[in-house]
Amino acid sequence: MEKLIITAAICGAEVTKEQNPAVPYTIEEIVRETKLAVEAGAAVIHLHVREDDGTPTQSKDRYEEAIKAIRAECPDVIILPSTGGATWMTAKERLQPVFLSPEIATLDCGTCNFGGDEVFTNTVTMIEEFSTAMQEYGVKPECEVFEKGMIDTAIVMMKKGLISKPMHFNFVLGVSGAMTATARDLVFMVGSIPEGSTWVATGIGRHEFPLAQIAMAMGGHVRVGFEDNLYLEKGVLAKSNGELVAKVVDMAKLIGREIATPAEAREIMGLSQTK
Ligand code: KMH
Ligand code: ZN
Repeated sequence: MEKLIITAAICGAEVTKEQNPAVPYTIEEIVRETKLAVEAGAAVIHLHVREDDGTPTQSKDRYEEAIKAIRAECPDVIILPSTGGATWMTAKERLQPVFLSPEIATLDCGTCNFGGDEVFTNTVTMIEEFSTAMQEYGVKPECEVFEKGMIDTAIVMMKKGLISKPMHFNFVLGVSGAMTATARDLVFMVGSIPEGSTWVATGIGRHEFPLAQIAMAMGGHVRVGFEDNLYLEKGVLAKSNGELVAKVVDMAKLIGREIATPAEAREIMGLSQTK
């Protein structure tokens, strides 16, 4: 089987130090969590940034500062910034990290409920604008899919020439208000993407490790991290993102799946260059 790409979503926009003191806010903390995740086996860091007080931001300057600091410590890791930001942010605010030309960034492919009464808005116009900007700045989209119809929207963008093949998908399953994180749902999603696409699965909360296990057995790739889950096991907070990545590495060993380095992950995902 192909080597396993592990993505660490180290920070997100929603989780707080009150929930887990290891959640990173400052640049130093983001670098610390990146290093621990990379040392444990992560090839990709899905990056959100915060102000020092924890407020999520999509500021281009803050991303630039974080990426520079990460690069100084982890020169090879693939950095995958968010264009999702937080649910209340405007499209203009969210798009900023694309202007730094990262090699890959998230492209959220539809609107869905996002816990309680929160709505994560991604209209077709926004998706077109984001994919156009990503094309212009040489950024490969990781198509974030929370519901099946979002795959179809991503395919429409590909047919319009706004996303190139091979496409890359992230199935984010188990968000409260969106699609559930069952084996049945994951199989349905994987069977709905264009041939030759790569994919990663993200299970939210308690679904993180069960979904990771199913995904890696199916030959897909896996995302873990504080953005999605704060616990190493029931009732035990993870001390770092590195602990979450290490658990996935152990699970992969059990089924004989080797771990991809950043260079191997670039090859697998068709990323053309290190930026
Ligand atoms: N924070 C969520 C509202 C992404 O990074 O593109 C959106 C999110 C997805 O995290
Ligand atoms: Zn995110």
